[in-house]
Amino acid sequence: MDEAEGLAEFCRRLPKAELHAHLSGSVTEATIQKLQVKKGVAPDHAHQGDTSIGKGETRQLQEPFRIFKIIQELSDTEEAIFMMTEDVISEFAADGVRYLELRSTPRHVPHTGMTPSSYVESILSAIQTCKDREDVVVRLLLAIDRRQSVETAMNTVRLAQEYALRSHGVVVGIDLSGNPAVGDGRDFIPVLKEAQNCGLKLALHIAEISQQATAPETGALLLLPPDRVGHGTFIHHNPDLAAMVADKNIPLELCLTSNVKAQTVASYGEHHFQHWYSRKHPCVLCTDDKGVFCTTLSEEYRLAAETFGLSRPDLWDLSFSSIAHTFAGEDLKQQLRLRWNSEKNKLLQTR
Ligand code: 6MZ
Repeated sequence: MDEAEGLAEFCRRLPKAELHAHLSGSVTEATIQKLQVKKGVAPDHAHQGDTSIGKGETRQLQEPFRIFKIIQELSDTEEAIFMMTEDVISEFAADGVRYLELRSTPRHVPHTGMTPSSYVESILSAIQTCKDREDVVVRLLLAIDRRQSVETAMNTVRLAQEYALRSHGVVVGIDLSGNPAVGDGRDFIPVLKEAQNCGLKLALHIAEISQQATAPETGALLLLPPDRVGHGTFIHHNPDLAAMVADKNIPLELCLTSNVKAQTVASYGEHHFQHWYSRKHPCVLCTDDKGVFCTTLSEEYRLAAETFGLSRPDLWDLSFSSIAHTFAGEDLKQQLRLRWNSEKNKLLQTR
């Protein structure tokens, strides 16, 4: 095995926590084909590649949002949601992810009878099915899409509140995501405060595009404050915002390939991981949409090592420190630390 293969293998075997994974964006081509068969849509070979952005390709940020719509249209029944959740969990587990926080936007599809509740139940039922089969602990965040009305967002928070109890703690929080060029995040502040008041954790997409470095919503959302920030790509372009994030020590969910392929970051070397990591700010490497961006969490660790010169012990520390930023309870965090430590020596000794 040469040096490069050795690093890739190390990253695959490294126990990892994935904290920023959108369900629809995480499905791979193989699952999309199964969804097409279920729906009676012939897999269209002429359009293969339309649902992912391959190696070396970049597209504008609008493109992934077009792809999410295709995948969401293909997954409009409880059965489809169950199947894709199972597939995504198995794939993360096979990549060495030992703790996974999935996030997804509950949908109402009148023509199939799927409701936001049955959507959430289908995901929870797949998580339950995978519990004994896959070597990974899974938690769920319900997502608010910025395109939605405040009323729909409030219903999502109520659903999360209800299922946090009914799922015995599998549902842990709320995500704010969706096309960053659409809407004003400030509209959702009362809803997000309500979520905080009922004990739900908040992971919010903030400053994903350059306009948001100066948009009033960015400071307002940071003031909540969220428990974690997704992307935060342009936060360090604004010293006041950067100081807020640094002072409150808000962990950042960083997705290298997603940002480079969606052209919000010009190259891996220019990724804001470097800015925050060099200041010892809490950073967690994540995939965002592993299917759409054709990546894996181990590939993101490998890219971070290659681009920023991280050693194997650095990668270990980065993965181990991510446990502190999960939305798991203290007992589970402790179990995860034991699990990680049980693999440490063997992993760091192999070349
Ligand atoms: C913002 C994103 C995103 O909810 O159907 N989503 N939101 N920025 C991104 N960066 C590329 N990637 C995914 O998964 C798809 C939904 O996740 C959000 C969008 O709202 C998208 O519709 P679910 O499982």
